[in-house]
Amino acid sequence: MTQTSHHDTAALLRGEGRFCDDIALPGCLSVTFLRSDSAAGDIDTLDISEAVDMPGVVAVHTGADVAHLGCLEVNGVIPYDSPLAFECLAQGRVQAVGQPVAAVLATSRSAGLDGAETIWLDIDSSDPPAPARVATQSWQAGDAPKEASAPITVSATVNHPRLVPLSMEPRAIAARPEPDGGVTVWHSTQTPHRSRTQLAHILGLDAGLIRVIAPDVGGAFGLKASLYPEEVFTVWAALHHGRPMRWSATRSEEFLSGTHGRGLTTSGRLGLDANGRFISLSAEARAPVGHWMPNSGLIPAWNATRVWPGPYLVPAVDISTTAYSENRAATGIYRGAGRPEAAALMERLVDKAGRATGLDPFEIRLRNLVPASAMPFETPTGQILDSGDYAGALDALRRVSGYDARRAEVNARREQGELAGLGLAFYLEPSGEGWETARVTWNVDGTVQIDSGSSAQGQARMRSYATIAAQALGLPAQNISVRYGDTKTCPEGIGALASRSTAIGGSAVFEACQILKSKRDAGADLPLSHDMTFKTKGQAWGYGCYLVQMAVDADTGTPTIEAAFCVDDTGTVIDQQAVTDQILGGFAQGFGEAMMEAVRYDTDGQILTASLMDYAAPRASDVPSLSIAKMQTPSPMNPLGAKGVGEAGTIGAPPAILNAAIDALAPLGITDLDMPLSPHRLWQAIHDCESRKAEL
Ligand code: SMO
Repeated sequence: MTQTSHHDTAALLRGEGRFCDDIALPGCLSVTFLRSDSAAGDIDTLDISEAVDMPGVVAVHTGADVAHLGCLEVNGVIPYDSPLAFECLAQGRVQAVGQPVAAVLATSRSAGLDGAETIWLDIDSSDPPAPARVATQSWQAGDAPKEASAPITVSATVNHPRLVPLSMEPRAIAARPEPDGGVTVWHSTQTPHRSRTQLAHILGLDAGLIRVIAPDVGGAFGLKASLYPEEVFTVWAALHHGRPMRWSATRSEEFLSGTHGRGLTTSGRLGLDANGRFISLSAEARAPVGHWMPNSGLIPAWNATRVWPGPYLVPAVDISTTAYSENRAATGIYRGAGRPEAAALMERLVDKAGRATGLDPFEIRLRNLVPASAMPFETPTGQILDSGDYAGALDALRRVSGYDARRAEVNARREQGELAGLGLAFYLEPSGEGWETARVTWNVDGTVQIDSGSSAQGQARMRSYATIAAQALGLPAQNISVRYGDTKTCPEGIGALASRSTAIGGSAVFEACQILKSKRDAGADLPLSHDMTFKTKGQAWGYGCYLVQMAVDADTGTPTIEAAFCVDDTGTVIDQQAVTDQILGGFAQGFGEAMMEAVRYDTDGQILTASLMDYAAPRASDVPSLSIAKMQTPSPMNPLGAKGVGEAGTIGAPPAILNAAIDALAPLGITDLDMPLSPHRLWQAIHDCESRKAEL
């Protein structure tokens, strides 16, 4: 195989994709992991003697065999005290249920499973240690917030359950040793170059000897932006044994040892004056990182807090974040990666501020949003909001949702004893950090080849990059083909994450095309090629708002979303269909977060939700329809004017849904609810209110 070809979105939908597990590798062994069934303890016995003699088993490895391997590098967006251990196989003690302890290499997956079943593992279980601080950061601005001196103070706490990213294709990797001592790796990843660089670092191999290919990738949502212990082990085993090696996670392994999202607890106090103008914000986040850290393990703790106070003017802030380890699966970025947590706390506080001052949810926000005339605007945490008309978005939402009529309808239904409510939320989606690359080659026959340093997991990247190039070069889009996801053929790049690819990767394509076009116009002959690295001056801040109407059945607690609207400003739109699809997909996942999803552990650190039988995820038929209205304020941060949109729905929808549920139950005196808003939880809240009333 000399180059990677990916399938477009229609082919993926038809089932024509070619994923990591589809790569045929003659002589390939299957890796099966034996995992810890305790959250903490020393390994007393690890007896592999029976396993090595099982039919089909070629080798069995334990921690000692990989003790010499290096550590994964962690992005230090928050300075961390000391790195957590990165162990491909547990080194003498275990730190979480699901941690790989031993690995069986076998000629088939079933032989590997049979082999793993014969390993005798005895762990001297101990109580997990208390959570320990890993990293912390804080921001202060203005006079130290003295809520006590503010005429009105509201406070809120939001508990975000851990979530499972649930890509349709679980994690997967395959590795084939090459005659030159190197290795070719097929990896279901968002970040092929990062995988190559980190593999080189951990294995102590020259990066030039490692080729990482991301074939079609069946979803990722942040899950696949780092290397995992199992993946590093698989590549090491291929090199150690000199044979192709493969590991493909089962769905249960995704629950056990894939990175979880969210899990943060945020709390804050907002001070305001009698006119509803915000004076001060004190807020903190506590973010679990689990028992090891993936590359982006600190991003949620950082994003959740640096985005505060969100789109609002708050002169004085005292904001802090703490990441802490615990004896559970690692957490990582998951669609939104801290931004949903930032929006959820602010929007709960702002809703409460509206109730405290008697101001309508739209009015309290309009009084405090950063005005368009103040853009670009530096926030108290030093973020530069690049552009936007926040009040304009809110006005548009009020109009397209028919808010005033809905409010009247909800009030009338309340008179009839129904539980119904409206929830509003505003959100920011900072996106497009850093740099990305593109190589554009204009061939003699008029076709154009784009090789991107970015990657894709079904986001219609080929279509949007071809659209950008076609416009820049004045050629039909069908002349243009796009490749990505191969460290050998593509220029060094970052990958597809953090809503960056159109704004940053697309800008690299655009600027390379501009240079080719000017050369061509000046008379240069084909073929022409140009390598471009685009580096942004700053982030592009997408934003928008959601309005949700919810009814709650008083007898059963069942919530029904009766209507949902959003206004989204993702800057200049390159591909309308792709933008719509991103918003809808994010909304579905945001809906799942708000209404259904939660990873549960018991007090012993046992995961209680390790399959889709126990973890409720929305089906297509559960997800309500969403009306989308667009605004387009071009970002000055890149030549396309584009902003990210991949995470919009997961950021904006949950707080609107939460606010709608609380509004529906407000007549009962309910002021706070935790997600997910399961019927049981709502029924319990209603029931508790009724019992309290009965006692009075
Ligand atoms: S959480 Mo995203 O895939 O960077």
